[in-house]
Amino acid sequence: MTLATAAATGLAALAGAAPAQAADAPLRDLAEAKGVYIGNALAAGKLDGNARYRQIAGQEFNWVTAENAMKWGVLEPSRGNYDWSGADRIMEFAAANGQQVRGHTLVWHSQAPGWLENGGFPAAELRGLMYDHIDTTMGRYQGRIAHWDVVNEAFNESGGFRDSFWYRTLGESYIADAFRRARQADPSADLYINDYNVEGVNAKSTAMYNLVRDLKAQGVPIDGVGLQAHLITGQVPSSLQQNIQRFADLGVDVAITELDIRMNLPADAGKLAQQARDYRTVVEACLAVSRCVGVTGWGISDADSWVPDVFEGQGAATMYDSGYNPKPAYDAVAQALGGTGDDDDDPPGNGDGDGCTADYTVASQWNTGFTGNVAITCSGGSLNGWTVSWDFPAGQRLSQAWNAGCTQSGARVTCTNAGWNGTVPDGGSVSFGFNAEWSGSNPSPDTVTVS
Ligand code: 9MR
Repeated sequence: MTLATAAATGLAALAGAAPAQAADAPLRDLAEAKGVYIGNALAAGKLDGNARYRQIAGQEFNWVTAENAMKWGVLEPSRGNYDWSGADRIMEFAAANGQQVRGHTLVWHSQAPGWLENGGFPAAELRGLMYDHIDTTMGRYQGRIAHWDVVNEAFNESGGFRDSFWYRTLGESYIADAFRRARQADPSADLYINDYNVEGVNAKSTAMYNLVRDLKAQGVPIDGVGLQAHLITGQVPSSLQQNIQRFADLGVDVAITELDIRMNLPADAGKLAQQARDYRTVVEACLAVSRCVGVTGWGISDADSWVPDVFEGQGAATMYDSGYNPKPAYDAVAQALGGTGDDDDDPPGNGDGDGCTADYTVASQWNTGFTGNVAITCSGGSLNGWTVSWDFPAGQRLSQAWNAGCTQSGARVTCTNAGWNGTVPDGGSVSFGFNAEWSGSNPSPDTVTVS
């Protein structure tokens, strides 16, 4: 009788690699080692209600942006009445987790309070209101917000200035005035202009480029350009790196400030793989330009993303699925940042097979046949539905299986769970058995994968 055991963890074997590599450090540690930051947008309300959200936000990211809590309409819904609760909560969380903050955003046409946007203020008064808002908001957090988006979304798609209430009342001078005021209000903050659809070289990004060049020439204090990067799977602009580089060459920093990469729902393995490549492309483009300082995602998980609310039938745009499990995009970002992309350090319960092994044994053997047993054991991981596969090394032929559905194609045997044993909790195990025929010899497979 031959008794043999073969085991391998899921990801390493799936990739055709040798034994599983050590689990990666959190993204924030990988990013720091590469000299960039990795951030995400936080919703103040979710920090207290969702432990997994809070855990990911704190462990994986070293910068945070308030997704909404620092917008004018949230801070000052009625004139003179500020509500700092959400913004303060974000600041407190960042401090508790050793994170830097991107302030978002001071002067924007959207999410402005109605009293401001529709107040019909003459130019001098509107400019004064803008100055007061900059002074009050930057002043409150002086020295504690590393980057501020001073002006947000100032351009239209064809490269003209956006026809906003700011532009209509004040003309383009509101931009330079906002930056000058912001420098006074908090000299320690880096001051950014931020926009979307400016990731590749196009009419809009060129308009932004020309403005930044002119502002620099006039001595207006501007330190950085934010490329929001609300992108579409399979459509990362090919000129992304070139565009980052041309801004950097103006003498400003560049940041990817709101990265998400949406797809048509439902997601499937092919789309998620493409999305992973796209995330990787974006991070690599940033790493390739020394003045690109970091990448911020827009929403922790697909459940937190703004995308499905705005783009019907689209979503799945972030690095975590709506159950807060890391997606292939997460692994791709880890790899781009120098990690292995092996997320063995995922918390228990995420069901992706990391931390689970399959042990193959020959339980009994007779002249032409044998009974095999495969035990799946999870420790530091879990499974919600599983597939175990191996190659018979010496022409063995499967004849029957129990507690799993097994098929053989060539040497390859693939077994999936039965209806009752798909779930393997952290610390748990399940097993299934099979009969097979052999002749000559009956060696056990070198590698048995579980995923
Ligand atoms: O993600 C934000 C969403 O929750 C808000 O409803 C929306 C309101 O305009 O703003 C979203 O964030 C935007 C960001 O502030 C600026 N760039 C575009 C982002 C997505 O719309």
